[in-house]
Amino acid sequence: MRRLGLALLVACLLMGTQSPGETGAEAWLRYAPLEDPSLKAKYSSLPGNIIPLDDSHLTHTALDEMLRGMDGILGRRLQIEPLVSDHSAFVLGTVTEVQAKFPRWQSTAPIRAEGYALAPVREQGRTYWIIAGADPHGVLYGAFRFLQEIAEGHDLRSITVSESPAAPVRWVDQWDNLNGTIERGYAGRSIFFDEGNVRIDMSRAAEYARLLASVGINGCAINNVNADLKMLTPEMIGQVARIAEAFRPWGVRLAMSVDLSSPKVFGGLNTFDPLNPKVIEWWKKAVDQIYAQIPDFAGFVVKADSEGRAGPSQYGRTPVDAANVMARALKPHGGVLLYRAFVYNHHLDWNDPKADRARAAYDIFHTLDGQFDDNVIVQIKHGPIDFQVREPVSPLFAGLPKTNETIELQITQEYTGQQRHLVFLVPMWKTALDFDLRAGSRRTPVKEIIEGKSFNRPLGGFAGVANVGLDANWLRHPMAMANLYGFGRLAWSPDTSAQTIADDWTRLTFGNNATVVSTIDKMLLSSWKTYEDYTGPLGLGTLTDILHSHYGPGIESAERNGWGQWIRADHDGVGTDRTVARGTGYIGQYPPEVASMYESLASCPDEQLLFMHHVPYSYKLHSGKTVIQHIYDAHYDGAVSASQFVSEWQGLKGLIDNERYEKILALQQYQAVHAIVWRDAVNQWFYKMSGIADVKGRVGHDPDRIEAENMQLEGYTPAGATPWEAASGGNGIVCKGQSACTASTTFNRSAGTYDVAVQYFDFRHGISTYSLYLNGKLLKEWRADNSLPTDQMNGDTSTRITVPGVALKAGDILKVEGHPNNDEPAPLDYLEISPSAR
Ligand code: GCW
Repeated sequence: MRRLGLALLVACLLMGTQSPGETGAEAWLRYAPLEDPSLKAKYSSLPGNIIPLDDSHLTHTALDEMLRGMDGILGRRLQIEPLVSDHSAFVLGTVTEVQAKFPRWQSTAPIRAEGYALAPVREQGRTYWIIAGADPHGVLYGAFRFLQEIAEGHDLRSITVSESPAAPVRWVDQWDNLNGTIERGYAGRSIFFDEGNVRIDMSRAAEYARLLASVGINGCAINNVNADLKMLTPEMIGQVARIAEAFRPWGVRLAMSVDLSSPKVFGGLNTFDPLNPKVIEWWKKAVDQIYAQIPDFAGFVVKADSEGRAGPSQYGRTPVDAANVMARALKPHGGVLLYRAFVYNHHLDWNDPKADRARAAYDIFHTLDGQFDDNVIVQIKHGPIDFQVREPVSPLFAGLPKTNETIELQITQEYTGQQRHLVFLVPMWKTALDFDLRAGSRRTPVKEIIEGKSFNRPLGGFAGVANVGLDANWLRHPMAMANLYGFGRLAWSPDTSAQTIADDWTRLTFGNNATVVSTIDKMLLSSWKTYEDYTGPLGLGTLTDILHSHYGPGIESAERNGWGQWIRADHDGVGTDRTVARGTGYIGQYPPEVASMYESLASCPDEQLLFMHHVPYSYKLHSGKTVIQHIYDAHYDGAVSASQFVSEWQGLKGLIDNERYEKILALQQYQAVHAIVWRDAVNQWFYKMSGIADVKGRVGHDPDRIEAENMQLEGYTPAGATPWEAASGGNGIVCKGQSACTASTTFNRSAGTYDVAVQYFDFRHGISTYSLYLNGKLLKEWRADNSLPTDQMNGDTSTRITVPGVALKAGDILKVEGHPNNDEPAPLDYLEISPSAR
């Protein structure tokens, strides 16, 4: 017994201070105890009492949060006092209430709706810590802010803050379906719906609202923009009211996506023509019914005439006709209507050099400017295509000066690695928000347009497609939560720097250890560039399989179809000519200063070059490299940086809890491997297309590689990957109709220590098992049990396992044995045997 105790003690000491595990469910609201005694000491003079000055729900929530946070971070149980008395205390209330008690106090700057002020007020030797909101929302946001300051160990002596949100609309959208699945969701099933109904258990919905409120988000559209027609049935509205109840204590208003054909498809009318009086009446009634059950209902989101959704065009009507009818139904109740500008024809003619999906939103909407009602907001994706790894900003932002606008950003990483790859999107969003469109030849950055500042609009803001799911940690990759957090921070204040956001998130999520903070900050801030490098640089777009998974490489999937995500690559050159002079004319949709910057090859930035122009592969970039060499180099560099994330992360062992450490390590190891898959697929493809060799001799030359199809095969047969570039040399091998197959090779290089990597394909379904033998002795066994998106040998499923430090000499035999399972034929691509670094 004693021995066991001692062993445990030693084990604990070896493990340092690391705690055993956190699931990530608490996200950035962990309220972990401050460990550093000097930080803790800073707060010893904070009061032990708290006075809520009003009785609103939101101030109650703020009070509870203060109790919870102060207890968690400082181990201090605050006492609630009903009245201002002669103790120092925290004071929670609206500005008016606070001023009534402390007439000498004034916020340093005026605060607008939902804003707050924090300040210590000294009176007769006592300190009152004021947390004052412009309204109860502001009180809650102020309490969260105060707790954030303490959790990060900031000095409070000089803290005098007054903050107001940049814009009134700060929403997340969820693309949840009533059956419980989530379109483009990567972290489990819906927290709201299950099997056609609203879930009984609303605890995750309430926790989600708390996370959202903590970063100032005040609305959530709960269902897919490809909306289920059942959404507006009285039965469903009754159920949805329970979600609104779970949100309410956090000041998050519920919104819904609706389908324009509802009046006809289930409303019993023979039309959904928005201008038909019966349809107008139908919307009015539907909206009144919603408000009867959800009095703080925020409004509707509409996707129409897009990707097969019904829309006003069916009756020769415009988006204005449809939007205004619904907006007028919402108006008396204070609701708003967000009409998405993501309207385009997905049956474009690839052979028409003038056809251009990027033009669609501007072409359709800008002529309608000035006709939308004042509670309509046009919701514009930040780029003109669809959330690619890099896009220019949509010219439509400058094209609607008399219309309210929200920017739609995508938190869920549909085209950016689906929360298996670390991609911190805040720097990308900031690039869009800070972009100065020069409308009217004056300063009009996108952020100021959507805030309503540039054109003096009353409404506007931010919508982020979040798609959290039931997984304990909300988004699958623990680091992806930095995007949800960052979205909220930018929606509150788009001027906040990416560095500040990364830093705050890291401290709140992983603690204040300096090594942890600097390592994670650096990773976050370099991750977008890394992902862009190994996927689609120079404005090519992500280069993924755009027809299905939107995940792994699938370069040609973009070409020769109606979807219009073309890269227009041929043997001579690559890129879409969007110039006014020769191309689709898209560039002419920008205000003149920006248009002339993009139109001229001399001034078009390299990172957007192939979005704007078609050039030969030998074209020289501003950097001095040719386009083709840039493509090759970026892919090698990107794969190297992805592998560095692994070693950098390993430096944090023991400094954060094991559970999150291991989870992130596994994801980063996977990402490093998938970056190689991306690198090789894109480089092989462009090499074949251009016929131009890599000046550094890497592409197509992998001396350490032994292609599976060239090994000695028993049972295995060669098979091509689809697309071909997803496999090394285009082919792999599969084990079909057998219970086990083998592939062997004789090592014929000099004796030494090597890392042996086995590249294989791991389908969504089926768990094949593999064994690697050296001279008949088992080196490694593994199961292909990842749930990657597809069931084919392609860029989604290619992955690898590495056995490091294997002593090999000439004549040794390496053999892989594969056991297929459930239509997964234990597929293999190659072995790579490289000298061990250590
Ligand atoms: O990015 C595309 C997605 C669709 C999505 C659509 C949209 C909800 O691939 O899944 O549909 O955009 O934004 O409407």
